[in-house]
This record gives sequence, structure tokens and C-alpha cells, in this order.
Amino acid sequence: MVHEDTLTTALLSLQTSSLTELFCFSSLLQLRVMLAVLLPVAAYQSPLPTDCSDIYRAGSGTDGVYTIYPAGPTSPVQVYCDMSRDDSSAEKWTVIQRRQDGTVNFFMKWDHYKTGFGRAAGEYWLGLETMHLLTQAKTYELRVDMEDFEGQNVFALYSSFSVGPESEGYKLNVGTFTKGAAGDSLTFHNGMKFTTTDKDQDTHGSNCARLCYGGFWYVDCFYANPNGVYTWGPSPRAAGVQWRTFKGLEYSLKTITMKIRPVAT
Ligand SMILES: [Ca+2]
Repeated sequence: MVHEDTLTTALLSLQTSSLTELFCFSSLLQLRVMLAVLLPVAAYQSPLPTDCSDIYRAGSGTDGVYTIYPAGPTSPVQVYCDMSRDDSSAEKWTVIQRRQDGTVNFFMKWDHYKTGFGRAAGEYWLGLETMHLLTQAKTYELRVDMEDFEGQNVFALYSSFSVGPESEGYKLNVGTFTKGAAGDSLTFHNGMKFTTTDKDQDTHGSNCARLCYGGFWYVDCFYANPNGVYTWGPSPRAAGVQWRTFKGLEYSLKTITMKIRPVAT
């Protein structure tokens, strides 16, 4: 703790000075002033935010990039918070994946999908380890927002979302599809481990990440491929940024965002 260190240093310097000056009145006064200043700061430190809901509750109501600490003070993670001010819910959305302009390469290997890549202000993947830590601590719901190049906006809402530990292949656990005109392209992937070009955990004879140019909880291979190649609309069959129940398998979306928020209790 920084405050304890400062306090120790202060006390040591006081001890040193008291040796030379004896324990005089001014040292006592200094000590009392320091304790009065340092102790309340240490006592009233609020816990670090683990997600965007915590940040919102701490008083930040604007959409944007914030730092969260799902694994404690030594592991800050930058994230985009969608505070949805038009939404009356006290819980707010933490973006875990976003595509919007093709500026970030999503054809990445296991280590990248594990730790995350891209920038929270633009396109990014939060990282499987962070997703696991987040969803272990609270129960989250998932919303997937997407848009085509003709200006059509739709979404898909799921009652729960969590990612298992690495020892279980970062398995996807997704709850019931509740609503949304995008249709349900994710239930198909429920219970699957994550697959990348260098780690095949799908049920296909080959590697779906290589076949579909992405990384995902592939089966044999997919209904949803949000991490596929950004191809500005028309795409080779099963290789673009796709959501089958919305635009089929030959259309790559303009935007897609996966975001989670704690289930209101
Ligand atoms: Ca395979």
C-alpha cells in the first residue's frame, strides 16, 4: 500500500529526527497532522471497478473508454463502456468485442485471443481470460448489436453469458435467446471450446478458424462468425463477419458488438 509506505517513511524520519532533537513538541504535532491526513484516505478508498456497472455507480455516466480491474489492482484492462443513458437499468454494458471499420486484424492466434487485442476506443477483443474472470464474479446477460451496410440495426439478447476457465478451453456458456430481430445464431455454439488457427478445439475434421478466417467457439463450423474477415458487405461463403439468422453466410456485416451487463437482481 502506497499510504502505508508513506506513513512508514514519515515515522522513520520522525524517529531519526527525535534522536537528534529528542521527542519535541513539533515532532508530535507533525505526527498528528500526518495521521489525520493519511488515515482517512486509506480508510475510505473505494474498491476498484470490475466492470462498467461499477464505473457507472461510481459516478461516470458517459459512454467511452475506462479502466476496469477484473483480476485486481495489478491487472488494469481498458474497456469501452456503453452507459445506455436512455435505458432505465442501473446496470450498464461492458463491451467485450467490437467490429466497425476493419482496422484491426482479427485473424489471430490463441495467445492473442487469450489476452485480448485491438484498442478499446475502436475495434477490439477483450480477451478470453478477462471474460472468464468477469463472468465468474457476477451473472451477466449478453447483447449482440449489429448493422448491415444498408443501415439496418438489429440485436440478439441472451439471458446469460459466461466463459469457463482456460483448463476447460474457455468454454462458452450462453443462456436462452430472449429477443431480437437478428435471430438466434449463438445457441448453436453453446458449450463449445474456443478455437484459433493454432488451437483446434472444434468438432470439424479440419480447423474451423483456418476455414473461416477467425477465432470463435466453433462447432463444425458456425452460425455466428463475429471475428471473421472484414470484407465490406459481400463475402466469400462462411468467411466474413457473419450472423447467419440476420444476413446469411455470404454477407459480411458493417458492425457487430458483443456486450455484457450484470443481471439486475
Ligand atoms: Ca477440428
